[in-house]
This record gives sequence, C-alpha cells and structure tokens, in this order.
Amino acid sequence: MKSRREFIKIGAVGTAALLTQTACAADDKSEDNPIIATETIAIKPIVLSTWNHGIDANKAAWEILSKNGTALDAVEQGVRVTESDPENQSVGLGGLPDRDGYVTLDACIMDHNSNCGAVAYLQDIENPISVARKVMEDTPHVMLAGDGAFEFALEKGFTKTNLLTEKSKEAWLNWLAESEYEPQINSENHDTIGMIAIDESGNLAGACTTSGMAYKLHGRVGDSPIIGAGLFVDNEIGAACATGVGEAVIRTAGSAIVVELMRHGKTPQEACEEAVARIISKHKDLTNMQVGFIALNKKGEYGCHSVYAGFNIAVRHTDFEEMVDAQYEMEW
Ligand code: SD4
Repeated sequence: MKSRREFIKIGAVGTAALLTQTACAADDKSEDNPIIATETIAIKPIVLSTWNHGIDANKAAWEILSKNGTALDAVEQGVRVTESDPENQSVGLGGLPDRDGYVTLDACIMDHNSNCGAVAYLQDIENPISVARKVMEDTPHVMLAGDGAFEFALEKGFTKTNLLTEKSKEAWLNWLAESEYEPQINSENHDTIGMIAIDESGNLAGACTTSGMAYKLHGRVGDSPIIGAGLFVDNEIGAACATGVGEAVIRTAGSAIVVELMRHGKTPQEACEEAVARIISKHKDLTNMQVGFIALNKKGEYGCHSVYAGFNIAVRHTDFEEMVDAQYEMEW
C-alpha cells in the first residue's frame, strides 16, 4: 500500500499537526501516531470532498459551516460550485456527454435524519443536487429519473440550460472518431464530486453529483445517485462517499459498507481500505477499475483510500485546508 500526503495550505501549523496525528488518513499507524482521535478531540465542523475541485467546493461549504450553518446546506452549496463550473468536465454544466452526445446527470443528498433525495439521468438542469434536495423535501419519494425529474425541476423553478459546452462537444466529437469506450478516472484529477460534512451541532450530511462516466451508453446510471452506493450517511456513525467506476461501487454497496464497517469499530481509514479490498476481491479484471472512498465519523476522524494511485481529497477545518493524496493498492 502506498501513500503520499501533501499540505497545500495550513492556517495554523500547530493545530494542523495535532489533527494530522489524531484524525487523518495517517501514513504511520504506530501507537505514537494514532489515527483514532480520543473522544475529547471532536473535530467539528469539518468538510471533505473528492478530487482537486473539492478545494473550491469546500470554500463554499465552509462559508456555511463556519457561521453555524447546517451540514446539509453546506454540502448542497459546496457541490453546486463544481456543478456550475463550465471548465469542469465531469460534473454538471460542461460535463462530458454520453455516447450519443447527451449530458446526463446523477446526484443525491442525505441528511442527519436519514432523509434522502436523488435524481438520475437528468438532462438540461445545471444543479441536479438542488433538484435532489427538492425531491427529498417536497415529495414522498427518494429518486426521480429522466423526463420526470426534468419536469419536476421545471415545476420547482429550475431553468432549462444547455449543459454541453463547446469544449465538451469537441472532446466528444474527437472521441467519436474511434468510439472506444475506456473509463478514464483520475485524468486532470477531477471526477465526481462527493462531499461529506459535520456541522457545529455535530450533525452529518453528504452530497454526490456527477455527469457520470464519459461516453457511457445512453441511459446508463452510475452509483452517484444511489443511496448506499455513491453516498451514505448515518448520523449515529458517520458518512461515506464514492468516486470511480460506478458499476463496481453499486455491486458492492460501497458507501453503505464503509459506514457499516465504521459501525463495527473500524476507523474511517480502515473502513475505506476494507471497502477497496472488497472491490478488488469481487472483480477478476481490474483494468481501469479505479474506485476511491472517503469517510468521516462522528468524531471528525476521516480517511480515504483507492484502488489505483491518483485519488485525492480536499479537507477543510477551522485551522487548516489541505489536499490529501489517498493511499492506494496499485499503480496504473
Ligand atoms: C459514475 N461514479 O457515474 C461515477 C463516475 C465517477 O470518478 O465517479 N468517476 O460511475
């Protein structure tokens, strides 16, 4: 297993060092450098999210968390930043389309009361996470898909928007020349954004949003809108989120498994490692099978792990902001 940690900005070095020893995906699991925080060091609020784009998303989430806002508002507002960034080609506006040129979005959100909402195969709406929240709050259902989700979004006041930017259209046209389907995760270090947070009151929430695998079959839905696969929150225990090949995450009920492992005493880091091991053991062919998990428990301890090298997460807390390179099992 390999790992590398990298601090990109530290607000208060002393505190950051303390938290690194007590709460992070530690490289050294010796007794001198425990990854289990004691009950007295509850780290909150805290927010973590997947990939490099997590830094900007965390900033928006932090605006809310640092003012005593709820984790639910924080994760929604946080991932909206990534959804609305036209330069980001794996989430929301500007996402790479499916094989037939349609940008189709998947998203879900979950709060501390186990309320949850999701949209799948949603087109022409820039912020699917906010539609998912409306599904959660304004309907008796958990998930709406396709045309029904779109109609619902319009009813709720969302605006129809063309999500296929020139940049993504051009990439798709280039891809069409060979039309070879090859999932490419890690490229430019961004993909699905998954965000999990604890607020000042100690409540957890999570959000996950994506345009899915580039050039997927039309109609394909991944793990990201599926509660228990792309995201799971249990306010008694913790929260987890997945990125990578959605089919593998669905097959192993990835995020639910991470939370269950924490329920049975694993640290977030150990739980992510075991979920990755499960992915590896259930797949004979691991070619391009990148999957990464992030996890956070009630104490604010967190962890992350991936099948292949290259996965990283953004972490924001009162005293520091950092990127953590996940530990992993294999080089590409
Ligand atoms: C999916 N899990 O649609 C998403 C894609 C992703 O990193 O996360 N890529 O399968």
